[in-house]
Amino acid sequence: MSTQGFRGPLPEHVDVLVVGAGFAGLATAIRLDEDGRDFLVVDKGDSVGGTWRDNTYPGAACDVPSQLYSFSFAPGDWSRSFSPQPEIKAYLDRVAASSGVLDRFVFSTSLEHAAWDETRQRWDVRTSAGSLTASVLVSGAGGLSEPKLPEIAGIEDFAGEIFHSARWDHDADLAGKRIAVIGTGASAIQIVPQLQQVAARLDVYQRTAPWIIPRHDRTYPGVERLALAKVPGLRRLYRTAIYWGRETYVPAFTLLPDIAKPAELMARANIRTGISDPELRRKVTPDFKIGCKRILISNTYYPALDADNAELVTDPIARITPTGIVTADGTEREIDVLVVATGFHTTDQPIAHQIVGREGRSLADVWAESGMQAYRGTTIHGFPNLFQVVGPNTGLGHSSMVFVIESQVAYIRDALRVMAQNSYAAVEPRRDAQDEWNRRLHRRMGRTVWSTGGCASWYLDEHGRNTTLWPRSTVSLRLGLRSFDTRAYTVTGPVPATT
Ligand code: N01
Repeated sequence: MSTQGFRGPLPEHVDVLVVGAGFAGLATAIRLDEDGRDFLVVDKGDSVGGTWRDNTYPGAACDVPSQLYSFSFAPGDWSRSFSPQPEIKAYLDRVAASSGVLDRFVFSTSLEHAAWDETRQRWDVRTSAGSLTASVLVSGAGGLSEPKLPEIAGIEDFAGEIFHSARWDHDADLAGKRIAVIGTGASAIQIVPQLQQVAARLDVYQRTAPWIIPRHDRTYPGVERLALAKVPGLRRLYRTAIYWGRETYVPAFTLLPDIAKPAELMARANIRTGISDPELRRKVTPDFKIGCKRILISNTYYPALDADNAELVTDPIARITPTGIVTADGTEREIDVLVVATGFHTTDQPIAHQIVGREGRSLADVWAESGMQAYRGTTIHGFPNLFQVVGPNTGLGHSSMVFVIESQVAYIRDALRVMAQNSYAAVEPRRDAQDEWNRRLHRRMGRTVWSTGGCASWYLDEHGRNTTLWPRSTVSLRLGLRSFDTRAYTVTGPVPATT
């Protein structure tokens, strides 16, 4: 069982270069290996895991049930119904090692630049470990990988400890300190209960109150865990039941937001259970339709806010000083540690600047005009032989991204099979096919709670367009990706040997 990454100099050429070693890159690698393909994976980190390697903040855990948030081909032996981050990271390490693909992973290596060479029909790639060419480029870099820092006056002058939730400073001494957290998203609501227990004082800066429903988490008793491991088909039954249970949420997001009323009632009851102070209850009650932003799950966030050493600050932040945070009403709250849990560059991903297509334009330039878009969330006009796993409009508000990833990897696998069978040097989605696919997607998007729910969220780009989420069932997503549809593509034959 190999546990180390790729050793030695990069080859001059590889058939498929994969960027990113998270769930997406790992699934791609395992399937390419099964098909006997020549491939390498580069990742800036020193191990597999992606977001589950980088997000090590206290309390980090998944909000999708463990049985579903794992590969269909590699069931995990989970200790509880919602896995904590260390368990997911260990699972990914184990899957990578046991699948025998680790020696194709080039760790601590960043993609710096990739440009399509139209003459030779291949990608010219520069990485921090050297240059190579690749026939096909697969990006599994993900939208939740690049931390987004808040643009607040004076933040660079703060003299205490400051770090982003996804770059947790484990050397920082937090016990007995005055700590502030900016943000109340999925990361913050997991961090806050942990910090509240150790801080002398905890200030939580809320710009928008999220909807939070109870977290129905439990440890699997030993006998259940044993049964899951030993009884044939039991794990699959759990997984299938959870999958279809989650699919029943789809209409609440995508058709008639009012049928989400039971979820809202549950969230309101969660506030009443967790918070005794009426004024605090008012402050944490959202003013938009449930589902418009990601629905969060927690049993501990509200009680933490209600504790004597915690304060929820809803006055807007005016500026940060070397010693604290000043709000619009002029109050300065002094702090020792500042945690920014302010999300990620999701609709303006840095990797888009590094990939340059057939017409000499970067993905970032193209998307600056059109918004992030792709064909079936996976391939992009103007960028031959580029596949994006977790591409535009493939995110989910209700289910597991691992399901999406496996669906896209199946499509890529089939594309490579079709290319090899027909000796195609390049495939590129036709402009009209991509436009039509996006026109239909956005027509549907207009009827979803993400468009009509009255909130701003990271799902939307700077023009208010939802370029991140999938507005239908995951069944329809999978069906659309079940085989490579050559008719939607321009294909190029083999490159003559003389070039
Ligand atoms: O980031 P977010 P996240 N001043 O963007 C606030 C996944 N995830 O890291 O709502 C003040 O959701 C911002 O306020 P507002 C999951 O998909 C999963 O928490 O924009 N505040 C918001 O409250 C999730 O959705 C898990 O008004 C500012 C917060 O910062 C995604 O990652 C765990 C601000 C950012 O929230 C991102 O979650 C963690 C400013 N200038 C993450 N700028 C699980 O599976 C931003 N904010 C459990």
